[in-house]
Amino acid sequence: MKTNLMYKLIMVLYLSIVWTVFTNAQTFEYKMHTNANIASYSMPYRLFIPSGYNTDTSYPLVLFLHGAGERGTDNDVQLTANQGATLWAKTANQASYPCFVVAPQCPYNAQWVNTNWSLGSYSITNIQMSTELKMVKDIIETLETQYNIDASHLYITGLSMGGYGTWDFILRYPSMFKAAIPICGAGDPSKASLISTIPLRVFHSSDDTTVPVSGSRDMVTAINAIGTNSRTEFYTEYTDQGHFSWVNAYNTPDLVSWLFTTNPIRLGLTDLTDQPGIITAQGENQPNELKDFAIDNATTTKWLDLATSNPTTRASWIQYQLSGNPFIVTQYTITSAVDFPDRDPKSWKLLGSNNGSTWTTLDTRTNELFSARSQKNSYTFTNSAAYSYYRLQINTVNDPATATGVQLAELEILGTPVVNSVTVSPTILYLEKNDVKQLYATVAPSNSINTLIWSSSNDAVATVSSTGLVRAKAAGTATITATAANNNKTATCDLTVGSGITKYEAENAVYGGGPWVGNSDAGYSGTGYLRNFGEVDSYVEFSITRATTGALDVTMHYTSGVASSCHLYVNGVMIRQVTIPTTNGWNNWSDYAVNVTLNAGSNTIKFQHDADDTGYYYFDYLSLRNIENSTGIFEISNSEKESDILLSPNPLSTGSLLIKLPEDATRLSIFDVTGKIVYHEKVTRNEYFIDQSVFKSKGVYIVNVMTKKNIMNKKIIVLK
Ligand SMILES: [Ca+2]
Ligand SMILES: [Ca+2]
Ligand SMILES: [Ca+2]
Repeated sequence: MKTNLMYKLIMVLYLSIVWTVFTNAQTFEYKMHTNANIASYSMPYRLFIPSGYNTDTSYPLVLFLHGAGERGTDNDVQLTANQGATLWAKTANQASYPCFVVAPQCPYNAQWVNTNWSLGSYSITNIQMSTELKMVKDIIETLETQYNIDASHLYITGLSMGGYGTWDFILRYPSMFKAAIPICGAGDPSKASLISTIPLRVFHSSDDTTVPVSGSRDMVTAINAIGTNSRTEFYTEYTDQGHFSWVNAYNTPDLVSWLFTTNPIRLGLTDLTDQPGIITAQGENQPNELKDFAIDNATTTKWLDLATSNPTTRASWIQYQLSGNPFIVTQYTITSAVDFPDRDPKSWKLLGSNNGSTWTTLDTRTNELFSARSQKNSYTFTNSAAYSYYRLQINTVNDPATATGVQLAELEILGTPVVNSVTVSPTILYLEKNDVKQLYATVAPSNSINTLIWSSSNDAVATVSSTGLVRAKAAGTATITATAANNNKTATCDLTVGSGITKYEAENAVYGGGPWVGNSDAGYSGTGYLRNFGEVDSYVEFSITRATTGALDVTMHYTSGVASSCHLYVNGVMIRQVTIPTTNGWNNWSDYAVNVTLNAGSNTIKFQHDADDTGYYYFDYLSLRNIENSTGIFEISNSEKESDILLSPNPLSTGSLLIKLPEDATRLSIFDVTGKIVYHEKVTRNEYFIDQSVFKSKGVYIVNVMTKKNIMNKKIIVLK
């Protein structure tokens, strides 16, 4: 009976926790992001995970950047001040468009973009991407490795300071986001061509006295000036919303459906005769009816060739040679001159060439008629080949019996430039097995057709998705290539995939202050190990080169007869004191893992016995392992109990809370006494430092740990 009651109590506790987790899954989780290589602080953010999240389904993600008033560390106000983040998470909208929503919080003393927001447009070349936006980018890329997020469907919106952040982000990473909604912000109009194909909805109010309306107008004008842009109206300018245009903007009825269904802008065709090049013709009538007047964009001026060598047809030709990139032409227009209808072209061919001597017929017309003066007729045809030379070969004029020559007012030759170059970032990448990494590619010029095809030279080593997401499969090397669909220009990233663990033998590292190489204790790796590590100032320093910046588990392989400690220095900076347990015997080699972040390039990891350290030990080797997506790192332990969770210090007054978890832990959550989740994490390592700011007020909190076969709770008392 007693057992039964105990069972019921346990089940009530279990179910209440599961229920709490379940109901809170409808809300935004509290998260913190740390990357010491980018920022010295942790960035709070809120994460909405779509309900019924299924790892077999790939989900879009919406990023919201708040305004200046929501800065801070409470990790709440960026959600509660307006709808910028919550709109996308509403049940009705999630029903149609399930997605992740991320709402990071900028520190009080910082800005998403380091420019004076009362001044409007700025230059992205004059200021660097802010630390804060770099952190946001790192958050998204980290989430992409933790959840099944569709990297080709990332969306960004922001208001005021976050409107600046939205423009800044898409200008610096034009291929990262599929669509953007910048509200009452400003950007760099001189770089508008970089984002000419990104679908946009832009909002501002003309009476905004905080961020001038010129900020949005400048960007909209610059974007509209690119080519003959096929964008539909994408700018909403209110007149009476002051600096609060986001209220109406986020209530725009079609905004949600637009965001999730919009497609990249197809740029209109460009008249290549307006690009740098050379005009030539069979002849011209000097001084006032020159070949140049066929492409001066004025219908009142004309080119006239008397074509005296062909008096029965007045046959002639006019040609344009592009100086720059070849164009793929699918359309042209001819505008008749202001006078003499008998001189209008009647039958002709449009020819293309890449050397000016071998010509391909692209389009043929016979018996065409211009029924009025200054009439523009348009001709379209199918073509996918690029040429640098285009020639209008006129075979006969409208009435060769009376015409004294051939003339036209304007010739437009319309197409898109081929891709000049493709850029992939990064160009060198080092991953460990099972890592996932997003590559970015852009094409130049930006108004070319930028369809890119991604491929891997070795799918057994790494695969790449249609959007550049690389998944490392096995140790080896592979070349990841982005190829422009319209002319096979390519760019590559050289990828090396490690086996998952890289070993650095201590005996091969730099050491001093006491240790020497020993080989008498069996079971070591390599050619020996460092003995008698424990004199003050004794140290071993490993030099480690990394291709990419990232967090790693660095594991000491050691043996010790007593509990010992040392200090860990990374790149000359003391990270923390490391306490390692006794291995109960000198031949019992064991591992102790510490999480550190290393830079791309050269790094040093130094273990040093400082004056306040104790014990001594032998150091065999250091191993490095990427943390993200590691598999098989945690074994199921045989016995699990609450005491397997270590909370230190407890009570907590200042600094961070260290949580050590059982090896098979899968989820770490912290609840307040009302059951509200204040912290939630999918476990990827067995030590977590939780910043005390996670705890909103003093009191008792429950640290809830799910393992592969149990749920455990432990109390933490917070005094602050
Ligand atoms: Ca023109
Ligand atoms: Ca003209
Ligand atoms: Ca060794």
